Amino acid sequence: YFSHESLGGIELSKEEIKTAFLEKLFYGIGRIPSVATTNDFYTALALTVRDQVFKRYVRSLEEYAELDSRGIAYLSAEYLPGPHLGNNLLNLEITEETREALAELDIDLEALLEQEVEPGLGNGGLGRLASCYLDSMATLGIPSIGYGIRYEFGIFNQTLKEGWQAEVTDKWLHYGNPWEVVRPEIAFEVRFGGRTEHGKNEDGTLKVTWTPDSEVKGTAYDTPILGYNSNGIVMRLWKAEAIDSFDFSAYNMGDYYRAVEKKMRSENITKVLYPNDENLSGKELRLKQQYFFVCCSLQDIIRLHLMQGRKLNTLSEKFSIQLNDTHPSIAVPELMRLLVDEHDMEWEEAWHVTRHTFAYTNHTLLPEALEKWSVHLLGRLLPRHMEIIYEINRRFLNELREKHYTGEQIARMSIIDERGEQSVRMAHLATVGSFKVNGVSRLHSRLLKSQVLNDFADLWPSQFTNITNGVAHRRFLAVSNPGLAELISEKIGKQWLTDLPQLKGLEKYADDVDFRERWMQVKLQNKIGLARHIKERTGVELDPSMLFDVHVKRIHEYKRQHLKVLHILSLYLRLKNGKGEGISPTAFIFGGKAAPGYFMAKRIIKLITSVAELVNNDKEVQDRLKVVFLPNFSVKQAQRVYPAADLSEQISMAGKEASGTGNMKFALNGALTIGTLDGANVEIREEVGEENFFLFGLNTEEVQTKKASGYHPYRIYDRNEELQEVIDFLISGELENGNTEIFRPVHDNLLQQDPYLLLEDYQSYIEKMEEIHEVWRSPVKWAKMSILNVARMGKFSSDRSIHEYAEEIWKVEPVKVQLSK
Ligand code: 26R
Repeated sequence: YFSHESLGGIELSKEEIKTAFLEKLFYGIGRIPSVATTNDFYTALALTVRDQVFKRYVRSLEEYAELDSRGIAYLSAEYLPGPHLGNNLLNLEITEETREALAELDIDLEALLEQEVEPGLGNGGLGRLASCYLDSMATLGIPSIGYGIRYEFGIFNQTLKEGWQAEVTDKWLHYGNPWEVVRPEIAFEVRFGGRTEHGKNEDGTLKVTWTPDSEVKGTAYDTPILGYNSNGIVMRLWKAEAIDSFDFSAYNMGDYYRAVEKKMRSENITKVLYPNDENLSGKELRLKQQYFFVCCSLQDIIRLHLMQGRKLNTLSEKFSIQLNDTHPSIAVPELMRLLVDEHDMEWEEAWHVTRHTFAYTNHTLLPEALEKWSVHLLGRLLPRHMEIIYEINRRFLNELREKHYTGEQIARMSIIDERGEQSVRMAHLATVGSFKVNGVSRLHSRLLKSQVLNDFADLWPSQFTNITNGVAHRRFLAVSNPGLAELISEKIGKQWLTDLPQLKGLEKYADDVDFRERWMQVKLQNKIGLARHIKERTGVELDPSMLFDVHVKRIHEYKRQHLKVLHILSLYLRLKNGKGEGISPTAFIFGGKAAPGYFMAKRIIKLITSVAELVNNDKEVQDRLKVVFLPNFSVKQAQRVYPAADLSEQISMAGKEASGTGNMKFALNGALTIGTLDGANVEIREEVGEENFFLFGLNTEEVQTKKASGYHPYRIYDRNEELQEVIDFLISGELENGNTEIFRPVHDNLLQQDPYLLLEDYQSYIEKMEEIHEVWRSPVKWAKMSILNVARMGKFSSDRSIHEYAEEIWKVEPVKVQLSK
């Protein structure tokens, strides 16, 4: 996807870096080395690197404007870029020069990398995927902008209090943010509330005016995102502010406090990221956030379009706008409003433009996570949009009637859900308003077409497609696992940095004794590093020779962290009962945040920490089992964890995990996977070979059949002695000093409903784990499987995903920019 010839140009010598760094320290932040803090040094280095990043970004912009190229706007309410410094150093290819330049000043690059506070502007998979995609769009040279929200407080920091999750606000901007620039001149007004008036133009055509009752201003904050040895693009995040002139009347009346209050209310919109993965319906501020960033982004896109001297009716020829889930789907009626009400376009023409501009990515099938906004709330906050949605729906349903759809089908497909309180189905709005809809793995796209959006897939089959997710392999392998990256490059060269399938070249070393030893040596070093980190953070000491069995991701019942706990308890009880022969010494490592209002998820965290307490302090199992919960899982933490994992836990109930991307990051770093046939696990297994993947559990079909025919978890419990012991243990009082009630909700849930079929999959999981422990005892076999996993992960680079988006959806050509100094 990428031409390998060097783009030439920027090569900074050690001396140049040193000089630039000292100048930034002095002139940029007014410090001399003798009094500078680590943060001063970090900031000076970040500013030094940012200069180089901007140089490339500006070159790319010039080129895009000159070529009048087609561009992509990626609309996402969430981004999780992770630390910028290390990635930018890699992309500029100046990591070693920088390390040496700093060393001459007695400064340790690692300490500065450690200093960076990452922007936690997302919840998990969806936000991280958006950032991987920006990385690949920059690297491939796709003219693009990532639009989003500049939350002042990102995802909460997770701490543990007596084993329970406690949330602490994330003040990521506290020490300043050297990577962004504010663009005060790129600002747009956003209106809310009020009412509409339907009048006539002079020529008799209909004219709708919207008189809002409040307005705010969105200002652009730009963070350049650099590709590897390539172009730069921008992540443009909007911050809400009060409109200056708005308060004058209040000042004049002397109502100073009312003016100040309004100002504060305006700024509230971008204060905080909603941490929930579910149940945000009714949260007015969340809808305001969505509309706010969509409104600013569309005005900006139109500004850019017109600036190039183009007509609005050619918008879809020059822009594709990708909707990252339904969070920005209010963009559909908003573009209609801009075109029809503000730019006097006819409805039909405006609809043609709209429907050829948007494409929609679905990231979840969970019914509780499909967005719905009550008509009442949406109508009050955005009265004109509600009218437009009704009109879009009226025309859409008429189309269905012409095609002789039944009343029942029409009700099912309607954008408005009339059952109970009227609400807007955002996925239907996004589907009707887009030219393409895609899922994020082959299985997920199939389920999307056959279940959640099946009526639409029947109506418009060619509108549906699949783009399997991918990950930024430069960040998650080259930057975060330098030891492995170096070993790989030594054998197959560096081309894999821009062409991941080149990893195939490693296959032939799987049988090379020396290579295998070095391979496992790198893993061991990474495990030693993680063990040190875990000791610092949690006090728990891990023996790096243990099997590192890792489950990190958001905590959710469908992801089944508690199935892992059942496994741990079964091992613990076996050891206590003197039946632990087959158990290889294992360190179980968990990490992940729970939505603050998610009762069961929080209880699962407590269960993990409680089991950890028991196991880690039991002399009898001391050197056999260890359990840790590493608090505050983030991109930064992730970059330490994946390279040190032996075993990757991908054990969601089949049909629930849309794709997963952690699964890819683990395998890319040489961890073997135990997983169900869910999400992208299916494709990973296909690529690495079934003999190199530990499969267990029901598949999606079997899950559905099981549920349809009446699932009775108690019967399974009743017939499985070991399972009984494990489940009973939860309420035995042996955890939590005799407290039998604390885990009763988990216990009861499993025995009575077990909606995610833990008991059903239990035996299959335990048996597969036994096999894994056996393979672990054969280091040669394990190392081979690990090497083959990495060698066959070529498909899962986000470069491949973005290449597919560009070809199949966006129809956009990469633009290679010649770099120059
Ligand atoms: C609207 C609100 C209720 C909400 C629901 C769900 C907000 C955020 C989410 C998170 C979802 C959409 C998410 O992160 N999905 C994940 O997307 C990843 C990237 O495609 C997938 O790998 C992962 O399987 C999926 O859960």
